[in-house]
Amino acid sequence: MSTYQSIELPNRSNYTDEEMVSQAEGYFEFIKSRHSVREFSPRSVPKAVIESAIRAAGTAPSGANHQPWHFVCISDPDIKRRIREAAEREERAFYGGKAGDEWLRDLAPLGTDDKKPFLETAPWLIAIFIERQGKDAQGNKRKNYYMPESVGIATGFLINALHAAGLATLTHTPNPMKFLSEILERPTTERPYLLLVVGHPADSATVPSAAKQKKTLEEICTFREP
Ligand code: IYR
Repeated sequence: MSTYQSIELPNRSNYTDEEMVSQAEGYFEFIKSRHSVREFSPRSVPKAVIESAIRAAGTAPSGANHQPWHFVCISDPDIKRRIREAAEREERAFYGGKAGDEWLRDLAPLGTDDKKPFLETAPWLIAIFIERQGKDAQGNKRKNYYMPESVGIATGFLINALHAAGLATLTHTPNPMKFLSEILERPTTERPYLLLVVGHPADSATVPSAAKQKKTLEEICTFREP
């Protein structure tokens, strides 16, 4: 049984090879200028920016196009405070020994610790959830596929969209993150995936020099050509 119905490809680029190379280089320069930031300015960010960035994330490819994601965008100071308190509780246990010596040694060059004031300072937190079980148009249960892959790609689109808008982000992963489902009153069919901190960097913001040491093309890539 085929239910496939097609429409003509809606967009097509007409770049020459030279233009393509230049576009690819330009994009690399742009994305290279993204840095994870841990000190945020309290300067507000219009909701419209967040809405457009989420729309961009929602265009990501996903298993069977089921779009197994949900984004909770938080600017309410009371909810941000509750998230900070819960995250710092988990982080105290993590940095207090739960992480183990190797993990803590690996994190040392990033200068992270159990204090997460940015969870209150930044104007927006975006809690990203994986929809483990979806619903069809009639509200019946339906299976989702490749959920972490799909939500990971959508999160990449989101970070990219926010960077294009001139904003800084931090992918924050308190572990465990169950408190996000509770504070944000999400259904048990959803699992918290990541907390994205969004805003302008503080005037005093720094980044760890270690974070700028990216692997080279040769290290991350192999070509197999004729
Ligand atoms: N969740 C902790 C620890 C942490 C873990 C990794 I892997 C990082 O790249 C950075 C931090 C925290 O947010 O501090």
